[in-house]
Amino acid sequence: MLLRSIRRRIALCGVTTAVLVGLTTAGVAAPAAAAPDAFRPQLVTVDTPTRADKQLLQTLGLDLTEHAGHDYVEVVLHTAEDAAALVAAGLGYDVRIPDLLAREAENNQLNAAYAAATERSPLPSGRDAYRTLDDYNADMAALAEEHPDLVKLFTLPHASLDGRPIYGVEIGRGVQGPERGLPVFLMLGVHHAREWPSGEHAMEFAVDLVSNYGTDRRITDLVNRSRVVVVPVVNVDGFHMSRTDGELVDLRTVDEGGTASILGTPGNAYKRKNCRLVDGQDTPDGTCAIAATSPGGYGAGVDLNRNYGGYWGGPGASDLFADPTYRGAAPFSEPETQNIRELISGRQVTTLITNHTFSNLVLRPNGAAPDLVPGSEGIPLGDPYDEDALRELGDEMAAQNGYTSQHAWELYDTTGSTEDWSYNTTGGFGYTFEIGPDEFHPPFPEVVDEYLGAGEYAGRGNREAYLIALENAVDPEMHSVLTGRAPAGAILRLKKTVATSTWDASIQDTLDTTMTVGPDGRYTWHVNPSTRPVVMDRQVETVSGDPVAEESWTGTTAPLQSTDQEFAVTQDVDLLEITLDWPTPDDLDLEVYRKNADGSLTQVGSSGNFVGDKERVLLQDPAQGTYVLRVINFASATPSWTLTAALFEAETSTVPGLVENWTLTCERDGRVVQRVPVVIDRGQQLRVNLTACGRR
Ligand code: 0X9
Ligand code: ZN
Repeated sequence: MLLRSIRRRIALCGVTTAVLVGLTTAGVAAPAAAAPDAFRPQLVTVDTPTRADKQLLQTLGLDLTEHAGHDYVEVVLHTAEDAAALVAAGLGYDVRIPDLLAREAENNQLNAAYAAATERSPLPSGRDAYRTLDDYNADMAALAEEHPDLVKLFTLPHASLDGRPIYGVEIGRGVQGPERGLPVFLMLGVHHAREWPSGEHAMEFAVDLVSNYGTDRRITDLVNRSRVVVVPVVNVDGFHMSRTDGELVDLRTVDEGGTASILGTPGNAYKRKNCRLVDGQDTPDGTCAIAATSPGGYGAGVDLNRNYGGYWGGPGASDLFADPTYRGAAPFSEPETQNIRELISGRQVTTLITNHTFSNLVLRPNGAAPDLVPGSEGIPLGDPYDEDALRELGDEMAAQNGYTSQHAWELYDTTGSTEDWSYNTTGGFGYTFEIGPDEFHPPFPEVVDEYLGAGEYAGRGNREAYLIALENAVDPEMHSVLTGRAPAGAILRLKKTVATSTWDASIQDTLDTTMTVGPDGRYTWHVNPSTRPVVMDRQVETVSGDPVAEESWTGTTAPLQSTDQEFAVTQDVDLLEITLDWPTPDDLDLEVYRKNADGSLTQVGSSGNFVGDKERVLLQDPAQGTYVLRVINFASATPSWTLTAALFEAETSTVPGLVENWTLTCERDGRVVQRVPVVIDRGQQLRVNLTACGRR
């Protein structure tokens, strides 16, 4: 579990090129040329052959994308200073999209052409263009108005910083009536402003369920057995800026019949964060767009996907306001994350998907690597308690859309993300989808293809992946079920107050959900397990005592050279630890290879710490055979070093688990009549008759 998986570089622009060929752009205005000396935002591929490079890159405060692999990370350069920072750090890069604003204009043309040529797209809504925020709100309102038995429009408790209401829809049979204990499936989009397809897919899924209800048996059955809650745009302020600033302003009238058009305030098309301008201070309503024009439109704001409470403040999130991954002043400091926290705390969300773009990934918890130790817990994060089930579902979803299914941490560490909190605090399964191969908001036909599936995935795509997630949400094997008798019309409440670990401390969370007993005096309540996964008993591997074998070497390696040292493992052990130490503040890196029968080498580990820190590689259960330990000198001096390989037996210790209970109360006429502690595991059904609640 200490090894990071190596991902192949995805063929660039495959989908986009196909789209370009299939469209005519005749009649669409061309964008005006940029001032020749102005820096235009670029998407670049930064070479990061070692872990040291990745760590160095993370210190530069640049706008890193999720599109990263073993030896590269894609980065948005917003300013000339961003580019200079890469050069100064000595990191090489290739430019992939040289002018994102020109690309924005090109996409706008493609989108206009597609819309002009398309009567009705094959999407459930038939839409042929990206929605604006007004479109989302109108579509949700219309869906609820046209299907009152099936759809309820609701407003989230907190308006955005810029004063906008945030809406969602709840879908289910008899949705206007009282809650009857059905499992909740939650679908979220647009935490990050520029990631437009993430809202489109959430919204299309809502339309899909509603329009197929009553005709498609599978969908009808799923909607009857669940409540599906969709919040397509969590970050309404950011999205509105990105979506409108990316629009072309048509100048043909002032251009005397010419073809000129420009991008209106283009920098914000690639905004990521919310509209926080000063920590602790609300923005005067309606002023964010004027005030937040920071370099590239991304400098201001809090990264909402670092602001949730789960391990908040840990690795992969910044404490600097101007950084793209700024975590905010405190866990849940932002109204947008408070909304989702309150939504999830008030319902039994058994499965959720939070959509993002891009990189074709299905990511499961945890967000940070398993060997990291949060100060709040003092033991390694390890794998989630439900790893097998989480992986199985993630793999099954990824098989529908051709995405890669993996732990979120396998590309880079994150803390304070949506599922870092929701899974660990509620036990409900949570996934991040990174939609699309290569752009934050690609030409619209790609949104269609990703939703419905294309090529070998035709007829599946994210639509099928979401349906599988919904099936998981209603599957009683995957959550817990309480049943029993209780007075008709009584309110049942399940409540629990827990301490959620942030990285260094904890915050208090109260989960408080209700249902109303039906007229037959029986209830069935689909709920999350009473004990949180984070406090279940778990096995932690720690190395204790002296090595069972150890060998050391010393040497010197000239600048830009490397030295290889062979080491044989001749017994079965739990751990091989290789350390590299040297006295001068140089930057030495360590790579470890396994020597194959034919003499070729397969890399099995690497370590590249900050300048001056010593290097360490750990291999769990190393296979017997010959290893090549490679010392690489990146710096200018010629340091002498000491290399040590040591074999250890690990001690597996069990961290004793806690048992947590729900408090189940039965209320009549606003008075609590009966109170019972309930302990229930995943996959369990428990009968709790609340007969005392019926007595006068
Ligand atoms: O960095 C992020 O927030 C997500 N990538 S994005 O390019 N859309 O910004 C990935 C988050 C993955 N980590 C967790 N879900 N924990
Ligand atoms: Zn995102």
